Amino acid sequence: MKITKAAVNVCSPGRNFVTFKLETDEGLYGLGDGTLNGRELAVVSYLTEHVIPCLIGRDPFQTEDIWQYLYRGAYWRRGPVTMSAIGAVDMALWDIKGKALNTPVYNLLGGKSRNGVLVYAHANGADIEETIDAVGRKIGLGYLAVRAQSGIPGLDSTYGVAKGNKPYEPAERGLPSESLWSTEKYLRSVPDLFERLRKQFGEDVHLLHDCHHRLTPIEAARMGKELESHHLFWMEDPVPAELQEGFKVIRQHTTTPIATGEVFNTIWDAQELLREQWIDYIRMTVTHAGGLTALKKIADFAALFHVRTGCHGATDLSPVSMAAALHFGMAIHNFGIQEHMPHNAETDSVFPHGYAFEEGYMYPGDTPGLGVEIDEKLAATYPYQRAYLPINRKLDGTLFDW
Ligand code: KDG
Ligand code: MG
Repeated sequence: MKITKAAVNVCSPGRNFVTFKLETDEGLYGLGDGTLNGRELAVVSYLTEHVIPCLIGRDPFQTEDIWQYLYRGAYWRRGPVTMSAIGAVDMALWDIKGKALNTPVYNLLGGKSRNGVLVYAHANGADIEETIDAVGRKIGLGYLAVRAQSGIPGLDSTYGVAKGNKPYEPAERGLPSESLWSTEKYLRSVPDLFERLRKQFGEDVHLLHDCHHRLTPIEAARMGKELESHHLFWMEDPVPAELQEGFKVIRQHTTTPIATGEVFNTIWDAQELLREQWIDYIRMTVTHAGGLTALKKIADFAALFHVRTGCHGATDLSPVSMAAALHFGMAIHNFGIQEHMPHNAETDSVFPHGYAFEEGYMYPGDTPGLGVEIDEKLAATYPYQRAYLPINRKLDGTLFDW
């Protein structure tokens, strides 16, 4: 079998998605997700100008060799644009492989290791009362694990908390908006939230929280300690992760489990964190980590250090990426949990898929390949629209971390 054609589709059914399509001389095609929130067109250009011309004529079964060709062969390695482009190609190749062998992708990754993929939902509210209600609604829908984010008293807006009645969406159309931040106010409010949540819902539900890289190691250590009695499933992205040793300080002070990695692109971003056992969950996605070929190796390395997966699954990853994450989560042994933010109805109709949610778990379905399609005609009715994550500033105007 040979690759005969490749193309990139950009559409915006509520938010932007970059979808890569590979076609073969045997009439099979594969899809991959290359969406990089706020930098979508950089990936489109990388794929169109530099990757597609090198793929034509290659054997799509050679997932390992093509991965190495794109990673090593470019000389310029790593980085989110490069790795999202490689991720999109790799996903499409595994989709073709599954279709050619008439089997779902999870069977190519080791087969089913479990009955279903445990997922966590998002719940957020303007204040603690609203957040408690939102968590209750997610539990009512059948979720066994819920991430809770609340507005912070004294701050007008908080990332991760929706404005008005709109659902929370991790990007807004137009140029970046700005939100204000106070670490002191944040640190005071989070323990109260989880104390109330445990009182209301008991110990059975898994509760998670995302700090969005906004603390220093010692501040994160304080928060982890104060949350210990509320038994969080994890505290996510406590500090910016460029300095991997920062996690050592947190680890020395608290037993609250730590998750990080949604902005990582290769094993090299995480190797010290894993080797030193400073984290409990690694959050890289199939898209941003360079595809299933790379993520499988990262998970296997993490397993040596008792680290489980908790892949990023926000709405800025398309249903193609979600499907790949579910095949992956079904197959690997050290799976932990998968993030699940349901897409809007427009996105679901552009990307018809076989995966489904039931009673706290998701299932990739048994369609050969990844089990996702793209309706290209419908996609064309939703052209790209510039959109970005907001910028975060401290109360005195200093540009701050995410
Ligand atoms: O593109 C970035 C968003 O997906 C991210 O901010 C959402 O932190 C996030 C999460 O955990 O889903
Ligand atoms: Mg996050």
